[in-house]
Amino acid sequence: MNESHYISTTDVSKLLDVSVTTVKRWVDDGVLPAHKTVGGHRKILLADLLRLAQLGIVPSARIEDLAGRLTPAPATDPATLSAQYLRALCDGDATAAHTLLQGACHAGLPIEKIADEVVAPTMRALGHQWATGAIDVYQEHLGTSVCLTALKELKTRLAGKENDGPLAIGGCPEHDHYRIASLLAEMVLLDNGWRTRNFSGHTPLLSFARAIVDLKPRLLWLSMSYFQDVERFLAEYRELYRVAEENGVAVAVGGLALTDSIRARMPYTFYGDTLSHFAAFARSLHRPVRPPRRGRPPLRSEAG
Ligand code: B12
Repeated sequence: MNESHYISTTDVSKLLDVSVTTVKRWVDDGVLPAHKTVGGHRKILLADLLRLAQLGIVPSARIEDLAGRLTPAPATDPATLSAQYLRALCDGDATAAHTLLQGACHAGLPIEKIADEVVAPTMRALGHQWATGAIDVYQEHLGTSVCLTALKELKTRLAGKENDGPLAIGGCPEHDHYRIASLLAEMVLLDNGWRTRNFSGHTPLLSFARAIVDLKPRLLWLSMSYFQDVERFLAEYRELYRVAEENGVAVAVGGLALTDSIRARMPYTFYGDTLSHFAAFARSLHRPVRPPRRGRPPLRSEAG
């Protein structure tokens, strides 16, 4: 039996000493990745099960004896995780990407650290492979969409918490089709108890201004990875900032395209090179009642 072996929910229930219903619930809750056969049966990759058991996410009853004969436990150090994540993106393997991020989260890595030290370096490497011709555009796009899928799954777990904190709105300006950095900024806020509205990419700045008047947020985040027309951007941005200030809204900016020279011509409340900076700023505005999750306790089976 090797790690690429798929086993049934019944086999899993025997291995973990829990009921089949529990296993099915974990699959439906997205905790245990599974593949559905044409007949609708859930099949679980043994490697995924082993990974989750070694991370203490699922009970490990009789699974340990398998460990020695299968793959080593996934890394929790960002550099190795980033290398594993890049392989998953290049292979177009959404399940592996999803499990790596989940594992990193459960191992206690804060979202901002996953963003700055796992996802950003991975995407830089992917971009470099495209820029140097080592991969084709379709491979970069595949890797990007696998990354987005895995992040969105992770976000569902963060968004599940009934956050009662202040409201933050955000996204990227017009002609900027980047999604990953802004999604990660949103996830940092969710992890710190904020409520969020993410307008995603290519949103006109004057539309953000209208949203400020309509939604009365405490914070606006803007992630900027591409400018089509810097002068037009700056003119509209200054109008947006005037509306934000008038309504007592803090404006946080960052992103690949925000060079020192452009930034020097912009008013803002906060600028950060990384999402770790952003997380610290967000916590200075709102201290979450429940501290950000660090190393979530293992899941309880029906019995326990
Ligand atoms: C994915 C990607 C795309 C995708 C985006 C898809 C999507 N749905 O997201 C698409 C296909 C749209 C794309 C298009 C283009 N791309 Co592109 N792209 C990339 C790539 C590979 C990854 C970017 C990414 O998402 N990184 C992950 C995030 C998390 O990292 P990050 O952006 O660095 O964010 C960090 C910080 O900046 C900061 N941060 C970011 N936002 C914020 C916000 C706040 C508030 C704060 C505090 C901090 C902060 O924290 C983050 C985490 O550490 C980069 C390579 C790279 N070096 O990153 C090239 C790259 C940026 N692209 C590049 C280019 C040239 C383009 C195009 C112009 C190509 C073309 N000719 O069409 C177009 C422009 C499209 C447009 N109009 O938007 C070049 C830019 C070169 C340059 N110096 O300007 C790069 C560097 C590739 C390369 N190596 O040459 N791209």
